[in-house]
Amino acid sequence: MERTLTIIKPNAVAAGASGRILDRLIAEEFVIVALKMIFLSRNDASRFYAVHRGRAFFADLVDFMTSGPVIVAVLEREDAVARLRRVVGDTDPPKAAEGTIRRLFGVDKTQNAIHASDSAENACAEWRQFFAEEEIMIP
Ligand code: 3AN
Repeated sequence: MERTLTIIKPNAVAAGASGRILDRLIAEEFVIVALKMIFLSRNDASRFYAVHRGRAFFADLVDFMTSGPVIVAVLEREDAVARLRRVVGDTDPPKAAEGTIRRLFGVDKTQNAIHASDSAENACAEWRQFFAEEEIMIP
């Protein structure tokens, strides 16, 4: 079984879409093994998106990710990383496939509703930023 990390981003939380997004993830057979609502500090957001430091959109991304609460969760299922990326859709919501979470709830490339880790290795590094070992359910 594989695990991945998701973040329901501030625009989706503010829009009241968190419940619908979590329902969708459960319907897609992800098991939620850790979950919490938090405010990211500028430090948290900069660290989380460190690979994008220096890109033109970095400052806007940090502003956005710290603009309101987010919901972070560790999800488990077979092939979790690839399956979540498929359910989430393209970075740019209008380009995301019909029915994907970003197509349904995203606004633009910054306010794109949800994060999905891009590899099992990165997922692990990402959830360690937000969860202590004892906060993650052991099956
Ligand atoms: P994804 O989340 O689809 O894997 P990444 O990892 O390339 O995309 O980018 C991480 C985050 O940075 C995206 N979710 C998005 O919020 C933001 N981002 C990426 N590219 C752009 C861009 N060209 N303009 C604005 N924001 C961007």
